[in-house]
Amino acid sequence: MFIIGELINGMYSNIALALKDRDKKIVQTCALEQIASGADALDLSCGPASKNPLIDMPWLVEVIQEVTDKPLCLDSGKPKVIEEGLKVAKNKTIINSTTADVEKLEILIPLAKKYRSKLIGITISAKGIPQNKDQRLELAATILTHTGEQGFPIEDLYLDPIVMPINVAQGQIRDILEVLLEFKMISQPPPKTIIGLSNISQGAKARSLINRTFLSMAVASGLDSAILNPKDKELMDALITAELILNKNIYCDSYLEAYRKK
Ligand code: THG
Repeated sequence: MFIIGELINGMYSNIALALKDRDKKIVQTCALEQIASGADALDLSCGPASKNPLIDMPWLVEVIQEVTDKPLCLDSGKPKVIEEGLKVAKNKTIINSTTADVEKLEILIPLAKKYRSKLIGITISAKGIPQNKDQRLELAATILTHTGEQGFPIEDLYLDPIVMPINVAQGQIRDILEVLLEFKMISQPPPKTIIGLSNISQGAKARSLINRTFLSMAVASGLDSAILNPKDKELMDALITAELILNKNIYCDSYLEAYRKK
């Protein structure tokens, strides 16, 4: 599982404050703690409170690459914000994200090619978030058609079915688990899959328990990558155990210690 740490997000008050005060230390500590907990990459989002994401995003990139060379996942709905991050990035990058709208695909696929970035395609369009499996598959097919036409390498594409909070869309969670498997069947070679895990438990109690139970199920549906909180130790242990049960890790009595990344 390719783990992308979610904690550098202006949605969190410490990061919002760090952006406002240009406090490098808070951001760098948050980066290093997530990596020490097992993150393979870091999601960077200025969040809704940022008044100047065009300046905040490249600042985040520069500050973080002073302390790590892990890949950076540039998270914004605005292609210009992502591009400002790409311009200064020395580390590998992941564009997070393009929707299935043609206008977005025509900007972000060429940008990903230009900067040799991976690309996350989310199954959302101007019509909103899909309400069923068929709509999710249709949007995934649109993204695959456009990346194919533009010669974007499919192994660098991650499809995201968009996880909804369980307290607002309980009936859709099972669909999401099923489309994770079905995305793999739409094309050969198959695209990779990704989810924003914590979405599922927003506004719910027992967040960590819901997150780790869902992650275990998504791993069984072939999930390749997740944006999650790597500092949640029980979540990380559940992930290692799910991969053990699927025969991706070799069993020994001390398997948790053996597979915990340092
Ligand atoms: N897909 C893709 N990218 C994404 C998401 C996705 N990026 C953003 C998000 N979803 C993933 N990241 C988070 C980060 C934090 C939370 C959820 C998802 C979260 N935050 C607390 C909350 O809202 O309750 C904030 C608590 C606080 O303020 O301290 O849950 O799906 N491609």
